[in-house]
Amino acid sequence: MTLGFPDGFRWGTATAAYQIEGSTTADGRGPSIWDTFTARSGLATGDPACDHYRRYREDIGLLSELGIPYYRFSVAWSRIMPDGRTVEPRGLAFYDRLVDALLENGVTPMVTLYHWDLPEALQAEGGWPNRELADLFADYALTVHKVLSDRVQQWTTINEPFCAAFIGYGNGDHAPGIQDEGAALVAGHNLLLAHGKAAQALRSDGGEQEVSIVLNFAPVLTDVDDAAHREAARKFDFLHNRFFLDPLLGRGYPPELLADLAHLGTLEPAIADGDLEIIAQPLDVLGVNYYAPARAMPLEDPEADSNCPLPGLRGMDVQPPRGELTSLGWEQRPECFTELLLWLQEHCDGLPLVIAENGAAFEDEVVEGRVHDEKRVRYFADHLAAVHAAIERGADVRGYMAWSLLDNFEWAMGYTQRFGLVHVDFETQERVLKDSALFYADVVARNGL
Ligand code: GCO
Repeated sequence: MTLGFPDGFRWGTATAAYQIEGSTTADGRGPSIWDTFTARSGLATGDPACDHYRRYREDIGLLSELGIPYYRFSVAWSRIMPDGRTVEPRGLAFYDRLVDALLENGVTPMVTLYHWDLPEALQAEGGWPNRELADLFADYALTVHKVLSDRVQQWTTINEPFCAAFIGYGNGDHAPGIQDEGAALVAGHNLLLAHGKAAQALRSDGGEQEVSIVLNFAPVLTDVDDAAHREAARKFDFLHNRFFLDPLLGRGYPPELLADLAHLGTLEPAIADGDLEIIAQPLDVLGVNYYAPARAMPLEDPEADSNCPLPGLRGMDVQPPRGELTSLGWEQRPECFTELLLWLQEHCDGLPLVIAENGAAFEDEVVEGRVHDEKRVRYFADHLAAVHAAIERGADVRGYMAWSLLDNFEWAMGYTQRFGLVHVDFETQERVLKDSALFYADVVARNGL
């Protein structure tokens, strides 16, 4: 039986600048926080990644060979404004060429303006806890819009502010590697403010466009269904799934969440008059990233810190995943994806949804020129069926972007985790289509599973 998707469903793949481009000093690019963080921590860096800055035509050729009509990529702020402020025309010219090449190959570009690679010069001014970055981000957004908006209609401001704020400034596992949860909360607020100001700037520049933000969601599971477990799940759910969503929807931060975080003392003072109105710019679509659920349990001591990215979310702990895991140790639960989409449909009052990322890392090997990645094929089949089920039950899902086109630089995990539909040999830069690429191309061609 075929599971058919709605007519006009947008099928695509997604990537992010720092994860694929390499050439981190080419054409005047300035350092980003990921260059400095990886160098300082002795981690693998984004050079050469997939050398996409030089091989983008070959990569776009793969999209056209596979017949995948949409491509979500991000623009590196540090190429456009190496110091966060001054425009570098050679950086803009790269994305100009990229967009032309996509269109020449029949691929529709979808631009994400921020996928975590803040210019280091702005981190030197305090990074996201510095509210001034919201205005600087809007200037940057407008600069890119002026060059690309004659050819690009789909604009995402920020990708996963949860990670940028809480993993970057909370537990410090990501760049800029700061452990200051009070500052992390302010960073989260300022990222929302930056989104709102950028959305205003994009719309002020005119043209037909869809403006979105991309959030990562994790449905929260518990082992036991009692009041204490429900409260632990509620805490994590509100931090992970509603800190960013509710203000975007014009509802402000949930009061329970403000109470959970009150002892940190920084969030409410950071909310200036008028901020919540700026943040609540109308969204044309919401970008949804889903990989895995989370598991929560209560801690006996209600004053005890948690092991979540923001330890000050007290009295709860995130539990290890279980069941079938990906190589990153993430739990595979397609049924949670269906429930998430149905919940979003209701919670967001029918706002159209686009899956901006979904995918899985496994240990892939090239054997005689082929990559038989059955586990990834199954992951995609199961998760696409889950999206289909949500659509059948009324969710207005307009598209699906597989993460990722290419094996790439997986942040703090370096090159150890392969998420691509296309295998990349990071020594030779050779690309090999995996079985999952062929599977996905077939789904796209049939608009069904
Ligand atoms: C994201 C991340 C991606 C990751 C992917 C797998 O947007 O979630 O930004 O860049 O590579 O999520 O961890």
